Amino acid sequence: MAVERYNHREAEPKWQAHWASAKSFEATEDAGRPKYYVLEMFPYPSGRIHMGHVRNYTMGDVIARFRRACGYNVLHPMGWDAFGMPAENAAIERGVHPKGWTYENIASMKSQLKSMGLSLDWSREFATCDPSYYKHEQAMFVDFLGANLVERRVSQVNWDPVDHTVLANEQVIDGKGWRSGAPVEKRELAQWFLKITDYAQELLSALDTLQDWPEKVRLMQKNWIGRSEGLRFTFDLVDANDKPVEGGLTVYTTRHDTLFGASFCAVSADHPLAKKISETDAGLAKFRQDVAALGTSEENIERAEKKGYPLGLYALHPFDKSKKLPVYAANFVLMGYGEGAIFGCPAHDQRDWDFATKYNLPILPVVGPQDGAAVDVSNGPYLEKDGEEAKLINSDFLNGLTVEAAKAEMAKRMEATAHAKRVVNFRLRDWGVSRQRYWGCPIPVIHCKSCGIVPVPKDQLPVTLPEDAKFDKPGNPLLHHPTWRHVDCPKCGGKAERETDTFDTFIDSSWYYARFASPQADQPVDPAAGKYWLPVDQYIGGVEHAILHLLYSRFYARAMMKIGQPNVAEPFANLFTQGMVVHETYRTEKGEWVLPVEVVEKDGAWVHAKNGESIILGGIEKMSKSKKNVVDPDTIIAAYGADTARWFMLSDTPPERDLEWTESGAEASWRFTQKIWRQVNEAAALPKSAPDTGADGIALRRTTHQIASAITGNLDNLYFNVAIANLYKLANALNAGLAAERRSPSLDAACREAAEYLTLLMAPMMPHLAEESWKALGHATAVVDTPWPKALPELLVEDEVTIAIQVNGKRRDEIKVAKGLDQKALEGQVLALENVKRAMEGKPARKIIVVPDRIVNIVC
Ligand code: ANZ
Ligand code: ZN
Repeated sequence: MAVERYNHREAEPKWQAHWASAKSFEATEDAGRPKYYVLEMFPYPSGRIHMGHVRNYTMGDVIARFRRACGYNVLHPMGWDAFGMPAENAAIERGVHPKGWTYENIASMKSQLKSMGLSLDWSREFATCDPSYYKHEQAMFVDFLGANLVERRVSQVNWDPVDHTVLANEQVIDGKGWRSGAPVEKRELAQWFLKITDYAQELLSALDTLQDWPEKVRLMQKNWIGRSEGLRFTFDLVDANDKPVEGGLTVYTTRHDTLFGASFCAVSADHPLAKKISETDAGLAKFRQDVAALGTSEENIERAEKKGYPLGLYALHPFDKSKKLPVYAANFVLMGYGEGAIFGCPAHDQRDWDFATKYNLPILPVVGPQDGAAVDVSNGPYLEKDGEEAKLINSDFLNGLTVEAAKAEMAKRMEATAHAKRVVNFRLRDWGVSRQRYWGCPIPVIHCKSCGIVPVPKDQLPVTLPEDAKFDKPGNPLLHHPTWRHVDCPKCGGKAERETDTFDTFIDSSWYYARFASPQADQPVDPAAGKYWLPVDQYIGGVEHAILHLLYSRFYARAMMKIGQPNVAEPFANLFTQGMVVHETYRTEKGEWVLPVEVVEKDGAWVHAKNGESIILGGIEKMSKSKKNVVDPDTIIAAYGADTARWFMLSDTPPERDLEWTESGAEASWRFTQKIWRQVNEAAALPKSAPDTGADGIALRRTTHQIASAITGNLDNLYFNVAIANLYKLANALNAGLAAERRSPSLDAACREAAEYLTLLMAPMMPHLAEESWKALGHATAVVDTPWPKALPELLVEDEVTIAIQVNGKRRDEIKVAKGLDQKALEGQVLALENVKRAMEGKPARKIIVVPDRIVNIVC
């Protein structure tokens, strides 16, 4: 029978419309069913989806559809991380309004996502720029203020003196503003901070409970939190004339064992001592400016050459007052960490070694290998390796001790002097959330000359953005707006001013998952809905969010609980970080990048489709606009259909690895959809009979059920590529069954069963083709309303064995049984055989000897 080709252009929109009108994916709380909340990290509405989105959302969708079929009440929502700089940049560069730009992008990306056939509950959709969302964000901030979770504090920002704007670290390139090119200055600005450091230990300890998170993500969070145990102590300080300087110099160290190797001290350029001295020392003032130009990025600071400026002060060594350590301001000491001051031990620290080499300071080794071999520090510091039991040298009372023992001894002696204290430090900083931008959530406070900071009363929320803002000059449009910020003080009624800063967009994305539980609630999270849906059972996204987004969300969940909002401390029970989508890059001989669609093969060589110019392969890299190695999801979906794109996204490559998109691979996936369609139709045309265990069909039935069982396990573990390999196997087995020349009701029934199982098992990956196939197989209900197929246990046994049966040593019969069948069951079956009964002549069995899976010998 000739079957028409499967037409995705017709089938896909049809089923998408069906699911939408049947509200197939709209979730409601149902205490009678277990819930499963699947969430992919929501997109920024940049305008178009890219293949990375396709991969991410396909994985989430497979999980959602699979869990749904397994009987879970699945929540699978989608929304938009809609505030942020690109919208504002578009406004500055192209004169469009950020709001219009954003919502237009949302509309077009939404229709793209819809064309993918995702099982999303669109009734819960929201954008973080919707006032109905950020209203609750503002209300929670007001509660945070009351719960002592917020602090207003002066801190340093990167300031672009030409654009009059604050720059994020990424916008500082080689010390210059990314747009203006002007040398960046550091400025002090009063800003809002969320007190995440109050939770540093808790956020660290609770990582241990997240056993289903990737180990590498937990490690990255651990390092980011950066707990260190050390010693804080104060050096006596003197000036060039040996006159004591009041207050001394307090430093933080984790290596107090190396104190006898100290050869200098250093403070941050922003340390009060450096600031004070720079008032009368022009050279130091200049030095401080140079350091400021480095910006606030720790990465830049780490990379920069180590430089210092002597302060003309000396720290006295606590155990050898004749040793005077010169004190510098240095560019590698950060003000925000420890005490903003250190002692340097050049023999055992790279930065200190670089510094000492540059300024000709002594480099005295004080730690060496256990065997006492000489320590050479002429080419670099001596750093003990992991697990090495190094010991102290040149260190008076510490000599011969291990590093750990020396630390303990030093801490004990120092603590006795009252100048020192053992302390725990965290690298984690409080979260600065103020941004001097328009397109963000307004911070709901009012500054009043007489009342100070006044939170906007909740019944006046949301504080919305003025729509008539102008983007024609640099700086914050909210500050330039003629009227917006001028308000009456809610407390005294006098003239006051709104805060013109908006929130860091990381706040918006720190609680959106909770809002999805009850997106229309008139409070941030409805208690019943929150209790039912939270936490997210499976969260999926890029590893680039492994640190900040996930840490902020974990903190936010705790902060919300502190103000009485429904939430759970750990919002994401399982986390999966998927790999990137990569593609070959193409270039002309002149070095210009060329789009993959413009490249064709001609006589075994690659050439430009338009002008025949020869093309050079540039290597496989992450898809990016700059290298033009992108393929457009719309083009792929139009050409091959969403199912093909989804299928190829999951085939071959394990989901955590980078996936190479190739045209030939997409093509092969498309051919597979056609193959399935033919097979299903052939199976549908076979005469109908109930599946049985008849010999002809049994092998295929076994394969079908074994594969069903395997795929269930694969999807449980997110082994998508393995599930797909198993689906290929099932399709091949079905193919063989359909092609067999000798037909029988038993084989026909097995073929039909295989086709039905194949259809249901592939449905999470290829939902449209599955619906169409299910219909072709004669079913009136949709696949989305059909439970996951069960693997029958009796068909899962690996193999059968033929066992020879002897009576009194003479072969009388044989029997086919499942391999490894237990002895009692086997004996029962054997004694019931006619041939055996006859040979035993009614005598009882005196002894039954079983050689497992081979022979049974009955002695009677
Ligand atoms: C002396 C020393 C000797 C150090 C040695 C290291 C090696 P963690 O583990 O990250 O806490 N340090 C302290 N405060 C600093 C600041 N504000 N800016 C830059 N560096 C600072 O690191 C603690 C170590 O980093 C401290 O131990 C201190 O240098 C430095 F062989 O003290 B150490
Ligand atoms: Zn007031």
